[in-house]
Amino acid sequence: MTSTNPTRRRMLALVAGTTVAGLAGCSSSGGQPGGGTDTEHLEEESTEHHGEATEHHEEETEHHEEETEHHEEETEHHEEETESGHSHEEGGHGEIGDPTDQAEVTMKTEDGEYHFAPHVVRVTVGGTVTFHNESGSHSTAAYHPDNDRPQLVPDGAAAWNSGLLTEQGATFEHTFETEGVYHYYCKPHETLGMIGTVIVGEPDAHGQPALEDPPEELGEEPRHKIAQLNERVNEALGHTH
Ligand SMILES: [Cu+2]
Repeated sequence: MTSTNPTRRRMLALVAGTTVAGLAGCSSSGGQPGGGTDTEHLEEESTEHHGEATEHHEEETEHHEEETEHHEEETEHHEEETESGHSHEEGGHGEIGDPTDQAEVTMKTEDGEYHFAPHVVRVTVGGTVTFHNESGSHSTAAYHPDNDRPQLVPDGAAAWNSGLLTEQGATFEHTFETEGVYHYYCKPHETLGMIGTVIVGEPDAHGQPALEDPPEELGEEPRHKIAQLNERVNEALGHTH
């Protein structure tokens, strides 16, 4: 325990040493075979680094615990909602309940991750979704040709695009007049998988552009995310192949 300081000092010395060695290595392409001493240094260094990494992990774990508490609170929330919206679902394996007139989606940056929460909401035809910026800067925009994206909303449905919401507490609303399944994305974080879904009404899963194989042009992470969302949507709509 008391060895913290000496260790740190030794590491700094080692790091400084390797930097010099590294630079030398870069400039002399044909030359000197670095020597055995450098290799030893490197080995020692990487071991100590591992030790540091472990400490890091512990910190992260604490973080996660905090998050878990958070999640529990959210779960309680959901239960209340489910009770009031008494549904005819059998399994109860979905926080996606029956359509409601209004739904709220939170946009947040948390531990370097970007989310719409919940990922899937469901409203009635004519229902409204309010997007609420909790942390970070986000946008919400329909997968629609008007937004230069493939159409992953029902045929004839209106597009929306909030533009970037930078202020905490900023909101954006959209009213859904066309029954069906809508995928939408956050412009700055789309490629990181910040994508969500709105189910409107009681659509037939067949004939929903959103539920087809996600287009190649979207890239790997968005396609992966959309496939995951579609699994949940199909489940909520009782659609199994
Ligand atoms: Cu975002």
